[in-house]
Amino acid sequence: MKKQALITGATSGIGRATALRLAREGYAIIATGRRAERLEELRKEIEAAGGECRTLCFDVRDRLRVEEMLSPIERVDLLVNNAGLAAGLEHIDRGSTEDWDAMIDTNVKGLLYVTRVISPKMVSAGHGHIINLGSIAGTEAYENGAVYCASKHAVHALSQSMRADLLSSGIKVTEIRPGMVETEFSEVRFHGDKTRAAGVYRGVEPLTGDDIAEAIAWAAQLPAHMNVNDMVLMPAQQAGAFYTYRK
Ligand code: NDP
Ligand code: 8X3
Repeated sequence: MKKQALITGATSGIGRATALRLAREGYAIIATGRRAERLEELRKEIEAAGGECRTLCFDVRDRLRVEEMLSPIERVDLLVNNAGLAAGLEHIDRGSTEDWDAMIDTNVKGLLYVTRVISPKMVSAGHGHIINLGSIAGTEAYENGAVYCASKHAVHALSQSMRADLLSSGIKVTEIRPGMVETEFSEVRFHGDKTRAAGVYRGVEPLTGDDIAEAIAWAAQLPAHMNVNDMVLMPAQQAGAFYTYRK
C-alpha cells in the first residue's frame, strides 16, 4: 500500500511543489486548498505522471469544515501543515485587524484544527510524521511584521510542544523554517500588488518552492530513528531577516 501524504495549501508555491515532489517519491497525495480549479490542475498533473492524488477543497480557518473533510480519511503517514500567509506589512498602529485575523486564524488556528483531526489517527497507527511550515520569522521579529512574526513564533512553539507530546507515540515532528522563497507569498502579503511583490526579490536569487520541497522530501525519507527537528533554509544571499545582499 502506498504511503499517504496530506498537504495543506497545495494550490500554490511550496505546497504545490511539495505535492508534486512527494508524488514522485511514491506517496499517494491528498492535496488541499481553497481554489478548486488549482487543485484539479494539480490532480491531473500528478495523475498524468503516473501518481495518485485526491483533492479536498476547504478553508483551514473553518473548524467544522476541516473536521468534516478530514475525519473520514483513514490513514495519513505524512502531514505537511503548509497553508499560511502574510497579509499586510504595517506598523502596529496602522495594521488592519482583518489582516491580523487572517494570519492568526490560518497560520495558527488552521494548523491546529488540521493537526487535531490528523494526529489521533497517527497515534492510533503508532507512526506518522508532521512537517510544519514555520519561518525565519518564527525566531526573528522585524518592523512591520508583528502579527506575521507572532504567528510564526507560535508555529515554532507549537512544533516543539507537539514533538514532545507525540514522542511516545512514535510520531516525528519537523519544522521547516525558510527565509525568502519566491512564490505567491509576497503578492498575497501586498494584497495583489505584483510590482511591490517583485521588489522583495530584487537583486537576489531567492529559494523556490522546489527547493523547499527538496528539503521536505529529504526529511520525510530519513530512517525511523532519525528526525530533523528544525531546519532553517535561506538563499545564499540572505543571512537572516535583517541581512540580504542584493546584487
Ligand atoms: P503561497 O501564497 O504561494 O501559498 C500559500 C498556500 O496556502 C496556498 O496554496 C493557499 O491556497 C493556502 N492557503 C492560504 N490561506 C488558506 C486558508 N485559509 N485555507 C486553506 N489554504 C490556505 O505561499 P508559500 O507557498 O510561500 O507559503 C506556504 C507556507 O510557507 C506558508 O505557511 C508561509 O508562511 C510559509 N513561508 C513562506 C516563505 C516565503 O518566503 N514564501 C518563507 C517562510 C515561510 P488557497 O489560496 O487556494 O487556499
Ligand atoms: C516569510 C519570510 O522574512 O518574509 O516567512 O518573514 S519573511
